[in-house]
Order: sequence, then structure tokens, then C-alpha cells
Amino acid sequence: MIAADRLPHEFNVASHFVDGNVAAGRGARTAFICDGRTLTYADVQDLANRTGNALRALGVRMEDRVLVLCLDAPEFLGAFWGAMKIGAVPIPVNTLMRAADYLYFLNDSRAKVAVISAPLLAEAGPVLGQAPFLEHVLVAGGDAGRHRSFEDAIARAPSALAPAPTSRDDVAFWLYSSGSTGFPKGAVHLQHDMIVCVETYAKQVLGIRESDRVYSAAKLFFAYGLGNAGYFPMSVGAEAVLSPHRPTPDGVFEILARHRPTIFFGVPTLYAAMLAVKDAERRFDLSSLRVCVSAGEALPDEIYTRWKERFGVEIIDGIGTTEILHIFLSNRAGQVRPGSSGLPVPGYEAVIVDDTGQPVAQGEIGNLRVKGDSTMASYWNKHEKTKETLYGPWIQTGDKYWQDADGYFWYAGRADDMLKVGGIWVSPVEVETTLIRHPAVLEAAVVGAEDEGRLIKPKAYVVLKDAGAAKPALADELKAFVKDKIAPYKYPRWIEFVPELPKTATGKIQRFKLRA
Ligand code: 3UK
Repeated sequence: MIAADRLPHEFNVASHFVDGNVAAGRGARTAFICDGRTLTYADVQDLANRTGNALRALGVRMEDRVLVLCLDAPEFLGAFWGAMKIGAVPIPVNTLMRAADYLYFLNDSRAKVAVISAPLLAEAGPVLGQAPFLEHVLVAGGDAGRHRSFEDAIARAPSALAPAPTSRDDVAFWLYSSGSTGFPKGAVHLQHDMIVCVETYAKQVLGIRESDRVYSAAKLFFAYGLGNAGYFPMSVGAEAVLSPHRPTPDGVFEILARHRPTIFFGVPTLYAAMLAVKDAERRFDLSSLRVCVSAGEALPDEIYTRWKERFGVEIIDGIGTTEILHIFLSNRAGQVRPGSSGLPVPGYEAVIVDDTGQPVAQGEIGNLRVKGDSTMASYWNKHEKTKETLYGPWIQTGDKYWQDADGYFWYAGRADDMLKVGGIWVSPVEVETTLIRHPAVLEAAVVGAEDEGRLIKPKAYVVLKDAGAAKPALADELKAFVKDKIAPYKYPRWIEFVPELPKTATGKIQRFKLRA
């Protein structure tokens, strides 16, 4: 789908999703169930309008960036839609990161305002004073400290707001994506991108409809969760269940049993953890589900099979990226080829090419390239990275793939050293540089290793300054050290002490040798 064929030149995507539902007569219908509290579509409009007006009152203008460091709670919806309605650019960021990451996001984006959920202030608060472009902070859902209260600001703001006259190709929002080296890259998404994902994957693969109720364990700040529980249900006037809490297996089962969604979105690690819950199929009634979705990393075929046996519902695996915004290769309900990523989603084309860009023969492994109109315009302020990634209308995802004789796509690893752990990016280089900060460590190399469920987790090979210090207690100390310094989900699950690391003549670590 090409957006220009469907959308008028002047198009404000927030108005489309937020005002559109009220205009369609759905004002009184439930849009979100937030931790037990119901928001109707009229409530969402009121929240977005007031937040847009509050941001404007703080000096936010069209194209200004607004950092959204929010839990899955009303303030996320207000900030995301309200900013876009005034033509400003919300940037949802990962709530599991550390203060140094937030300072980078603030300075790279030059966000003028940050909207922060109160429980996240403990981590982000100390660096806010170091961001020279940040002018105001709105804190939601708790003590605002020395900042402004989000709730006070929106209570004072008017509830009427006309949409800014953006074009279908204006910048709408950014999402940061981690790279193997260097800092995260801001993927710049346009007003039409979410519409493309709705018209292709959401409607044609999921068949999402007004009677659906969705629940996504992946949070709204991920491109995956943003579609799943944000704009997909809003595209048809359906309902979404939001939870600000960490998705534990038991907690997720409880939400599924209590709120009875029709579609559930998870990641392989979570499905594996849920399958490890004894008697879950007898303790929790999952009969409301018509389909489950998995993305973020490849879903092992055993998980698909065991889930279907125990819960009687299929998991459809599909691959998406932050840069393409949502899923572009996917299995289809009733036609799943377990272990594969399925077929191109209608509206997307996919090819597998060699390192010179020529298509490979069927069955051979190569680089995945995808064409579709939800792809980012560029990476913010990273021109070289943009050119390495975009090829005219095509984008190279960094994944290795092969295609079977029936056209199904099979994941065959990354072209770079990046790891997907629980569906979230981990850069081995970042873990290595953190390990090296420990006084006992001389060198470290981090690679992906499979856990008992065939899912990838970081494993560190460590050379100590004093080889005699290699003890299990030191391994535990190093794990805790990494957890303390960078986002905790990145810590190495195993540490192996080695006398030296395999290196090239020029001294580069040969991670492929450690993987083998
Ligand atoms: C990997 C997969 C095999 C792959 C995402 C759904 O994951 C999402 O976006 P990210 O930018 O990561 C993208 C990378 O993750 N990957 C994702 N899904 C699969 N590998 N099988 C899969 N099913 O390396 C890809 O390049 O975090 C997922 C919707 C939107 C998304 N942005």
C-alpha cells in the first residue's frame, strides 16, 4: 500500500485515530482498560486534546520533539496523541533503560519537553538537569517533585483542540533502535506510516475488528506494542487492555483470564515462561482468545506446538522492525509453518540478496530486503547509517533469511552481532565495555547462546587480569556489576573464564569463533 494513493495531502494522524472514532459515533465505547480504569474514546479525545494544549502552553510548536518516558498508562496516550495533534513529534522510549540512556535520548533529540511516569523519575530524574535543550518536565501518576504535575497541567488546559495542518508526509513520531556499535538511532516515522501498518498487517493478517479486545505484553514504547495495543485497536474502534506492570507469566495469565481478550501479543521468551507454569490450562481460562501473536525474535516450533496443545489456540509468528514500524512477514492463522516467519504481508515485498545486492537462488541464505510504505524516512542525524540501511524504496533489515520452495521465509541469524533477548535488543559491545570497567577484568567478549528453550541469551567469555581469581563467586559478582551499570535485561546469563580471546591479526575479537 502506498499512502499517497489513499490519504489526502493534508493529514494529521492523531486526528485520524483520536477524533475519527468520536466522529464515527464511538465516543461512549470503551477504548482502553488501564489497570482497571476504563477510558472511552471520548475520554481519549479529551486526554489527547488537553495534553496537546498543555504542551503548547509550555512552548511546544510543530516539529518540536517531546520525550515520552511513560508506562502503559493514560499519560502515554495523552502525550503520544496530544503531541502529534499539535504537529509536534513524540518519542516514546524504553522504560527499562538507565539514566545515561535517557540523557542521550534527550540530547540527541533535543526534546523541549519530557512527559515521565512518576515511578520512572527515580532513574531519569538525576540527569534531567544535564539536558540543555529540555525546558519542562511533566510528571504523571505520582509525586512530581520539583517538576510540574501532568494531571494539573491537563486539568488547566482546554479540552478543545483543532489538529495542526500536517501533511501525510510530515514527521509524526520517532522510535529509537539500538545498534551493534555506537548509540541508538532515532527512526523518523511519518504521518502515514501507522495507517500503512493498519491497512496491511492489522486488517489483512490479524483481521482486527471492532468486536476485538487486545492485550499486548509488549509495552507501548516498543514499535510492536505501539501497534498491538495502541493504534491497531483504535483503527477499528476496538478495546485494549493496558497494564503498567512488568509482564510476569502469572500476571499475564491473570489478565487473560480476567479481561478475556480476543488477541494476545507476546514474545517467545514470555510464551516459554508461560508454558513453564504448571497446570496453567486448568487454572486459567483462555477460551476468549482467537489468535496469539509472537514477534521480536524467532519463535521455536516447539513453543508453537506445545502452546497449541495446551491452550488450543495458535501463535502466529511474524517479523517486524522499528524501522519498518510493524510486521511485514508473517504466518497466517490456519496456515502456520512452525519455525518460519511465514509469507510477506500484503502490501510488502521481500527479497533475499547477496552482499552485492543481487537476489540469491531459492534456498540460499542472504540478506533480507523489504519494500513497504511504513518504512522510516531516515535515522535522525545519522546520515551514514541511513545510507547503509535504505536503498530507494527498500530497506535492509540486518537479518539473514532463506526461502523454502513454497516461498516461506526462514530466519537464519543476524548479519551483525546484535542479540535479541526477550524480544529486546542487546549490543554485545555495550555488555563487553561494561564488563571491562570491573577491576578484575582484562578483556571480554559477548555472544548469544541458547538457553534450555532454544532462545538466545547473552554469554560472556572473560579474560581476568589474574587468572587465579576465576571463581563462581566472581562470575556472580560480574553479572551483578553489569545489571547495576546498564539496563538489567542485558546482563550475561553465563560467564566463562578463558585464558585468551580469539582475535584477528588486527586485534578484532572473532565472535563467530566463540559462537561455534
Ligand atoms: C528480530 C525477529 C525472527 C530481527 C518488532 C514486531 O522486533 C521488532 O522490532 P525491533 O526493531 O527488532 C527488529 C529485529 O528483531 N525479529 C523481530 N521479530 C522476529 N527475528 N523472527 C521474528 N518473528 O532481527 C529484526 O530485524 O526491536 C516486532 C513488530 C514491530 C517491531 N518493531
